[in-house]
Amino acid sequence: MAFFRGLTAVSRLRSRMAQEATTLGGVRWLQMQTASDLDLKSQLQELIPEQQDRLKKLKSEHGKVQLGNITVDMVLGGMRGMTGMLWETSLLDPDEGIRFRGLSIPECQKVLPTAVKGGEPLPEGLLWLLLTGKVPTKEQVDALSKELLARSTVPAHVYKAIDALPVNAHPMTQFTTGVMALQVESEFQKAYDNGLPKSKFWEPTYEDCLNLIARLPPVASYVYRRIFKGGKSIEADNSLDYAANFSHMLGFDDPKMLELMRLYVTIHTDHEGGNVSAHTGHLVGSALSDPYLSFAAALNGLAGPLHGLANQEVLLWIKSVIDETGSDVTTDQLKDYVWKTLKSGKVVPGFGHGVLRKTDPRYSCQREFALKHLPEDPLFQLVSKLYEVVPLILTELGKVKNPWPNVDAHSGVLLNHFGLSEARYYTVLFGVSRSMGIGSQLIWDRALGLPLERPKSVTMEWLENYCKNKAA
Ligand code: NMX
Ligand code: MLT
Repeated sequence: MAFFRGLTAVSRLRSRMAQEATTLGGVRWLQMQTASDLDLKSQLQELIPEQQDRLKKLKSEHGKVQLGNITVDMVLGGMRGMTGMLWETSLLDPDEGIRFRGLSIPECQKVLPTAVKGGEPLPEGLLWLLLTGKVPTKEQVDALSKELLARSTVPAHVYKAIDALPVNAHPMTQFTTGVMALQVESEFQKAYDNGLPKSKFWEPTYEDCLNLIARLPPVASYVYRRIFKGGKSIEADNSLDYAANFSHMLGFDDPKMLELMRLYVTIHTDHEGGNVSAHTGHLVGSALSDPYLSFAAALNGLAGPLHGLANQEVLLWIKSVIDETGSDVTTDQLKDYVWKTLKSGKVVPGFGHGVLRKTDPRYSCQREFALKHLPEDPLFQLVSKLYEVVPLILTELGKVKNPWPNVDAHSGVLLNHFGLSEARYYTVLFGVSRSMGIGSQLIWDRALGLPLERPKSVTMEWLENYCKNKAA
């Protein structure tokens, strides 16, 4: 780390961000940085006071402005449509999908640095963007790759903690156990115990988040190799970027799989703040629980079948279709199978969303990847057929607000194509990526001094009385 801290002073002197706000596709767009600003933490040091002032102004000038009316339906309906938290790193539009700091996925694919000419974005670039709101240069991304690598050593007790679990424990249980074991090294917890003032909370949070993000690929690949490959681990390759190295440690070195992993990690990072994992991470973090504790809590939410576990469910469901009908499944057979799933009281995994009302752009970019790299893959063709069949049926069902596919409908068949066929593992990959979004926002939560999250709850009796009094 000394190397990067040394760079801070130099880059501070040399750096002057290009302050121009430009527009791209009608969106107010971002600042680019000069190649000399290689240290991410020094960028944040410069940005934080500006953003603190901005928040203060927002509060003092507009604190009493109403954002909408809360209805009884919203209280009873999982707070859907209720604006209730600040989340700086990304924003979700129901029709258009996610924008990371104002940039859509296709825009990110255009402007973020890549490992391969014309290839997929490097997730380190997205991490930089999430944290700073600025598109990094390739040099900055390379420096961040090196920084993450330098932080990636996992203490031996973490592997022992995982080894204490039965090998058939769910991969998410093993992964989260690893994250909890990493918590022993929390710099935030130590600094807090030593009386660090609130104005400096973001600094050890930054250290924890970067360490956590850096250490997740070795922990996650250890879990994979332990469960599915007889415990034979693979050493990191220090010449590779974050996602490629992760793929390598899992045991997959096909250059197309490395590209897939770069795309996969990039698109799963963040989906604004209200989704179960992000919201949980933010909520737990608001108690000043350190980033490891917050992220482990988030992972436990991600492990639910209506959230991140849906990627496992999709591949298992697709394989169950083939088991029942054979690989040459006809459209009618597919329709029957979807109806059978629905009539048995189950959801069709990979379809629907709490906010989105159109096809998830994360689905669309994975489809683009498949069309480019594996158009003949039979499971990809089945996924394409499902796109024609499922939305019509879900619409016919009458109650589903969004019949279109989400991110999880597509990811499994891509991984499966390159040999990562163990569906039970898929949510761990989602978790590794999500650390970048949740971690980035946690740093900003501490930098902006956001308070303990504590919404008001009420009983049914309270609601009944309230409505009676209103009607009177
Ligand atoms: N299959 C069957 N029924 C569905 C589906 C689906 N794919 N999606 C929604 N419904 C039902 C839902 O269960 C509810 O039924 P009921 O009133 O009987 O409880 C009704 O339609 C209305 O739900 P919505 O308001 O459309 O959706 P909601 O916001 O409550 O839930 C999901 C969103 C994502 C939980 C829901 O669409 C779902 O269960 N999808 C399948 C699981 C999935 O793919 N999850 C992954 C989401 C993305 N991620 O990675 O987290
Ligand atoms: C996510 O990526 O978190 C999911 O799409 C769920 C959500 O946004 O609610």
